[in-house]
Amino acid sequence: MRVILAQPRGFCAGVVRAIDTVEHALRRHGTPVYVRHEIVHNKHVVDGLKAQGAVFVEELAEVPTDAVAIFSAHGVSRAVETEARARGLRAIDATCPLVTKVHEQGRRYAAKGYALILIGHAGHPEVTGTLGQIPAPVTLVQTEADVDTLVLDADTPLAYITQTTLSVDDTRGIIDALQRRFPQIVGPDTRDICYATQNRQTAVRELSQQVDVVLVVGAQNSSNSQRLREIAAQAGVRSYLIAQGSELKPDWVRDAGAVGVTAGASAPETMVQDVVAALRRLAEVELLTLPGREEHVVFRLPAELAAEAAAAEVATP
Ligand code: 2E4
Ligand code: SF4
Repeated sequence: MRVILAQPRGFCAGVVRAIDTVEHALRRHGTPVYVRHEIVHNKHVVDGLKAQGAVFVEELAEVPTDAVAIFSAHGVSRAVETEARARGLRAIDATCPLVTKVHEQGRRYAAKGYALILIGHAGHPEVTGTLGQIPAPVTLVQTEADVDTLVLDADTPLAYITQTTLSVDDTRGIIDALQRRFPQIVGPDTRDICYATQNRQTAVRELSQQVDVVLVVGAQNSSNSQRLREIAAQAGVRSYLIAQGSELKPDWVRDAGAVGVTAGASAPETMVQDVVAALRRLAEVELLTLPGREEHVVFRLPAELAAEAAAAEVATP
């Protein structure tokens, strides 16, 4: 069996930064530090940080006064930031800078008097956070069909922003539909969708040309991982989203000459290797990695920790 790994796959710069943030906070403040929501949508990452002393909660009400509270990579609403201040919590914001950029874009449009549309998935924590970061009404659009049903004031200028982990192709379709209905609408190009989302989607599309089945390593609640699975399916190959090797069903790969493997932005490489190991238990494996775009993006730690990190670097010979 040929097993072909997509490139790039797995951790993006925002995820590396978010995990580093929790680890630095643990070193600096000692245990426990509290993390609001899964720092990224992956049980293995969360369990690893729990073992180091992080405590995961869904709401700040569960965090004791004076404690350190870290916001997850997906971002939070203004109400959550305000609650943290009011409760006297020591907040550290691990929101990915590319999510924060969307918040800022939205606030800029709102300040200029635009009515806003957010293209994204209802109920996802990034969407909840972004909706709550903009001090103006924002209408959520999830599909092209939603565009037809929009009821908006014709005299108010209109702008859109997007969730960071959407399918680039689906988003293009929604933006086209918005532009057809509201020719004056303004907003970022799909090229502004997060670099990691774009690169992983391009890579899984290429991978899908060369394999019979695609395994996406990632969690069910990981939006970007779900999109990778969908893109492989749209390319005409069977595709499965699995968290680890033990979830692999032999039937999925029984007649496959070539199996493609990729990973969502929140999935550790150890889990990719765990899936490869599970494949090796079923067949003799020839392992290849596709050439792909190299990524060199690195984000600085949140300001609340960056000074300490810089001092540590100077101190290290
Ligand atoms: C924040 C933004 O958003 P998604 O469900 O894909 O998050 P996940 O935690 O799986 O991936 C990291 C991430 C966080 C991606 N974009
Ligand atoms: Fe940030 Fe993009 Fe990674 Fe999301 S996928 S955490 S927006 S770099």
